[in-house]
Amino acid sequence: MARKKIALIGAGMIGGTLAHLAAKKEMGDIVLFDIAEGIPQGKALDLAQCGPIEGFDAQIKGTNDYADIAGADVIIVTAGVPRKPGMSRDDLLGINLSVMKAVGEGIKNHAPDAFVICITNPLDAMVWALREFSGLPHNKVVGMAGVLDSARFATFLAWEFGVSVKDVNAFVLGGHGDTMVPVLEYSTISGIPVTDLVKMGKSSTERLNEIVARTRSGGGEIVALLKTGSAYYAPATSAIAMAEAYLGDQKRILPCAVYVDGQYGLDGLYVGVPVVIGAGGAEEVVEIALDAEAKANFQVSVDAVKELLVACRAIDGSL
Ligand code: TXD
Repeated sequence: MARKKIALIGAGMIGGTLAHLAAKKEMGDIVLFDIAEGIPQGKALDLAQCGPIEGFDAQIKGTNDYADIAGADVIIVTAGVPRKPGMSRDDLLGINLSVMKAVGEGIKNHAPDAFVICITNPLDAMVWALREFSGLPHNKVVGMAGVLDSARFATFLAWEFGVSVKDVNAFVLGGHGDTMVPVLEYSTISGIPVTDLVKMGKSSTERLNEIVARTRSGGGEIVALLKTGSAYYAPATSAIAMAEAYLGDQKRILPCAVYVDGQYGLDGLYVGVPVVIGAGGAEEVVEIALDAEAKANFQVSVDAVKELLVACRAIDGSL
């Protein structure tokens, strides 16, 4: 059987890390695309030279030509610019929207059968725009945020309870940003809801609220420390888990930004909800019951995403 092909659009911090992980796991041959000349080629060469040491068989090609992504099975998109001092949120939205247009057209023309995972911020709006520009079926275009946000939540819970991260199953819903909704009721340690552990005196509601707040600002905490960029190891690992679920038809239930048409009473937008990822892409949205507080928080998050879509439409009339 021929090797799978993984195309990475954007060869920055996350793109490079994705290439390394995908090669190490021998997920397939890798194409690293960027508009910056030399960067994808240089990173590809550097990464290829890890092969003899790490013992992986994967071709890694750096390119500035969309033709090289032809036939890709999975495409992970990190292309874009970060927010710089003096740049408004709308300025950033405008720039990354035009990046999504170029990327969407590249995918449409060269790899329309791929499963596409978008990582570029503002995530829920960019994945929606990328789907619109690419014209791919909604089930083949998803956004990565919930896996990362849930991993951050799980990390903090494992620290709080002094248990292995392997036993923590934490759950975050909603858009990627300050309004995301970490759901305590569905967060468990070896199947025990963390709310029950509080009743057992293992932690307190105040501590859990602090953990929820820290999860919500988890990205910002890392940006403040790094100063020159945002997180990349865990974002890359998260997207790789989603790609593996698709390639291996694993039917994993992962929180991803997916297109909702009716589920959760929503229509026509992308937002973070649990979804089955398998060979069919985003196969089925799982509708969990939410209590009144989680429902209200989820609505705030959905409204924030909707506002971004209005802004996108105002910037690009074709949307
Ligand atoms: O949970 C999440 N979704 C996220 C999102 C978690 C962390 C970071 N998140 C976002 O991912 C972040 O806000 C950025 O929008 C993306 C990528 O982050 P990364 O740290 O990898 O950014 P870099 O290092 O700036 O890389 C971006 C690359 C860079 O090499 C540019 O030259 C390239 O994108 N770029 C393009 N490539 C292709 N095509 C176009 N048009 C283009 N424009 C810029």
